Amino acid sequence: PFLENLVQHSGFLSGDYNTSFIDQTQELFVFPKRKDRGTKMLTFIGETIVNGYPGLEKMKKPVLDKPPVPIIEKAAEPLKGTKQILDERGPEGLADWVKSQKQVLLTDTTFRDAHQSLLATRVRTQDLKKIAAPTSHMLPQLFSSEMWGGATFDVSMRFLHEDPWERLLLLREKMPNILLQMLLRASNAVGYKNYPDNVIKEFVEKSADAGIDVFRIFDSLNWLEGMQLAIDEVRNQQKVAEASICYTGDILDSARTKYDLQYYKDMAVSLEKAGAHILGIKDMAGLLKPEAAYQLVTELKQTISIPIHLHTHDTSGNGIFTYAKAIEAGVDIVDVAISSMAGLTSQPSMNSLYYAIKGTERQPDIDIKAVEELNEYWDYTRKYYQGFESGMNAPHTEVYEHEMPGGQYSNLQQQAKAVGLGARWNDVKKMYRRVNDMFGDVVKVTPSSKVVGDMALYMVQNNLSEEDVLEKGGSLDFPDSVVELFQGYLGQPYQGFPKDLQDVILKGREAITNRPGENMHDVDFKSLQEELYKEVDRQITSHDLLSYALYPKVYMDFERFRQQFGDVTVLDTATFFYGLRLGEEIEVEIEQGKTLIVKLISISKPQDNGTRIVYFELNGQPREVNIKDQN
Ligand code: 3PY
Ligand code: ZN
Repeated sequence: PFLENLVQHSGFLSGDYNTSFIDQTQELFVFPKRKDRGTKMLTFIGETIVNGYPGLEKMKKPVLDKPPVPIIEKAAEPLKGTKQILDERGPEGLADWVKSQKQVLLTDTTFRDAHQSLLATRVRTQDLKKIAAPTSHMLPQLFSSEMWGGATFDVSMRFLHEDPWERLLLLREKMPNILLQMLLRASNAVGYKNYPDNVIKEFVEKSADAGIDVFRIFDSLNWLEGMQLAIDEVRNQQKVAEASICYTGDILDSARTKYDLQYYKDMAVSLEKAGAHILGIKDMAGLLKPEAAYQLVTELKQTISIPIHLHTHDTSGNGIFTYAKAIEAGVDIVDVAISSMAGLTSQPSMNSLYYAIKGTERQPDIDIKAVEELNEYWDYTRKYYQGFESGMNAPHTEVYEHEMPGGQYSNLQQQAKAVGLGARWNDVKKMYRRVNDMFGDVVKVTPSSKVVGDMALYMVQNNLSEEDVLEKGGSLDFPDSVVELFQGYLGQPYQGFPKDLQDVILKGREAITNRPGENMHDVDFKSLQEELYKEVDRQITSHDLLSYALYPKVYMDFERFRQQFGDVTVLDTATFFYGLRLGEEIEVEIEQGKTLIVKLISISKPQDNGTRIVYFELNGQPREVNIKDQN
């Protein structure tokens, strides 16, 4: 390695050295650590072959066609888009531009909510990366691409063994013309609990630096006090604060008066006052019916002056109709997904909406042929994730009953399976509604929706009814998340908690009514950095530090995984989920210009110690790894 360093050193190459060059040139003695990336990778593939991918039913690797990537002229710049408008005119200028548009503008959620809602958030960066530049070139008229936040942050580390920040940086580079949008759970950031104020501020700042332009901010109980800090910090960063109302209930149902039209109007006025550049209506479960959308948007347009951005889920099958009515009422922007990633628990289809309003004055200015080409890529790509499909294959009007957010449906279903309630999924859904009523009809969106889900699983598992909970509650150990909700740690629900249930759940524990962040100490990032440095023994970036502050255990597991198996993001998706077939050979580019050729030769029977030997060829040389058979 010394000679290698010497002959590659610029000083040596340029001839600019004398006899003390070697003594004075420290870097010649810095040798790269020997990384046996090949063995690490073979171990990961061997694990997948022997034990399968966690959460996926073990099956033979499917034979799938390669997704067709539309050809673009790589050297050519994509057309300028909304990103340039924001950069040139600032968030207020952007909002004015939005209001001046006749057409309805579109946000494409394919990279975030669509797969969070259809495929348990499992789409890998590699598959986003391939289509990012074509999307930027072929759909430059998008208002934004929602591609980060929500559940993608923890799922990428936890299940995909990817760094979420790398995804953001990479997509930013590939999509320089379109606003990048994220979903921010206000004081819960991209997590499931309240974080100290300085963590929220730091997270917003670093996300903005890394490329996020539009922050859709919501509070899981529609509690404004929980949102102000995030709104202020986004404004500080000169980015777009899209503060959102979460829509629940049914404004047209006279029997459900808790969340009526006036409730939403009041909240919209408060959010505009709080500094929102755009008002988001976040219909996370797809409960906003067409006529309700018409009335809501019409009234809000008369009440506030900032643009309105509507988000829904197509679970009931009524999504396009809802959008058509909202568009008629003057909504400025709507969320859609590329058709093959749309519908059901995902957003309504971009393609369908285009045709539905083609020829009207609000027709979106997009190239539908280009959208169809992008659609083909996603059609093929989705098949690689078939093991994560929820099994829902038709409109599901039951959502009006259970009110479960689209992004939660497939995740809660996985959770139910994991605790052995897969066969009782229908009971879980019914219980979800009963828990909502028991909790006093709460807004259900992450993390409050997770609490309702946890309680539903708990009650089904223990065969408990509402009466049982109230009567025997004193001797029941409720899930932590339920206790914390009733302690006020997620904020305050509209009209408060039902007192009798709160008493039963808290069993004398204290409940707070102020903003949880006010009771928390700021995180000392410096000592956190030292703590993390001791664990990982390498330079810590501000991104590492934030991931660790938000998710200490998930981050450390991710870190250890990388030490053990290396960077698995370079593997193609089929191999990542299913390993290799006997005799199959793949090429893996581990860094630019460096490719490994991996071939599976055979797998031994389990040995006495419970391991199997997996025989490979790596670049033509025989290699083997021992894998413990967990089955
Ligand atoms: C999330 O917070 O992840 C959501 O998608 C809520 O709808
Ligand atoms: Zn959503």
